[in-house]
Amino acid sequence: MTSSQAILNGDRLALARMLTQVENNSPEGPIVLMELFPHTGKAHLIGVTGAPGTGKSSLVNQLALHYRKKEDKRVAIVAIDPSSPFTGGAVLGDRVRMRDLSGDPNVFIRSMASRGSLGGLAQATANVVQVFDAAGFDVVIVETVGAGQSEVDIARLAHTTLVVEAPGLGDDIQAIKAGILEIADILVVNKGDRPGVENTEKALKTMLELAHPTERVFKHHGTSMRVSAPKTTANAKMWIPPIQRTISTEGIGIAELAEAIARHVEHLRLSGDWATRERTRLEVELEALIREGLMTKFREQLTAEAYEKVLESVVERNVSPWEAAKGLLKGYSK
Ligand SMILES: Nc1nc2c(ncn2[C@@H]2O[C@H](COP(=O)(O)OP(=O)(O)OP(=O)(O)O)[C@@H](O)[C@H]2O)c(=O)[nH]1
Ligand SMILES: [Mg+2]
Repeated sequence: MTSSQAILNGDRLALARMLTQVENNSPEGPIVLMELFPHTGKAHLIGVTGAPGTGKSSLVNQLALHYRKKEDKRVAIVAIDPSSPFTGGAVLGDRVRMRDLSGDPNVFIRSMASRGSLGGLAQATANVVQVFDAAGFDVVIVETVGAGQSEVDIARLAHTTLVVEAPGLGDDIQAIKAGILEIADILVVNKGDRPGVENTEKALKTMLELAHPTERVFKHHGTSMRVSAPKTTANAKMWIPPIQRTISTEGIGIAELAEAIARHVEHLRLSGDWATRERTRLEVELEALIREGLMTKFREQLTAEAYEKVLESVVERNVSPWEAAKGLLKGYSK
């Protein structure tokens, strides 16, 4: 049996082997990915991002448990550069809960290092997600620390992006600094058992209202009238990110969060945004592959010394980067 067939049949060992290959950019990777691709496009991709230590892993853990126990969905988890539960830096309580997931054949957890993946982190993640999708996982959850741009980019490419906040991370909201609030489809205020949770929620609400006014003021015969913006119904074009309070360590608010996620999926389907996001994700991937391919080809036709020489003349201000690039590309196209 080919490895792609084994993966489609639910062979965990073949799946694990394939994940390692696509992550390491091995030559077999693209062949199997090509065979698997027609079987993708069914999974719901959920991105989970937020500042370090806000409880993302704990939340993902709880969400996965919910999908297993209450909705009988198959769940794959991709944790990028995790520092806790999934790699074992967990406190005891987390490990105990992880056991609920680890024996389950319908759960697959994969950790990825954000450094050292050859084709770039975004590409490696896209590949891993595709393999899970083809393997029939209904939900693929990708956890990234919302710290670097590439991590934020990865989260953004999900169908549904959760941005996790927690009280007590400082006076200002972490998301504002990282600029990740605008990518949130759902805002999660985790650690709801901690003091200051109301303040965090209030601050987020204010920010959301600036971004999505819920009331509009119209001048009507000189008097201003307040008109409420349309409520977010499932088929409305506009989606206002809800704020969900959770306590991950106790599983509180998880069912409600899952409901909000389901509402978002419904919204994506009815508004046509599901298809738009799919298209964007695939386009980003296609462009990245083209860029990578062209760059490789280009470097193959040019010796390192020749390239160094051109770079040197740019550094010495003899040639502008613009002229240098033009010259190099001209030689290349011949
Ligand atoms: N009090 C309280 N603690 C929580 C809650 N959720 C998570 N924690 C704790 O917060 C710590 C960090 O949780 P993680 O789930 O590892 O957070 P994370 O965001 O995945 O962390 P990184 O991946 O390192 O960025 C752990 O000690 C958790 O037990 C919560 O709702 N309440
Ligand atoms: Mg984590």
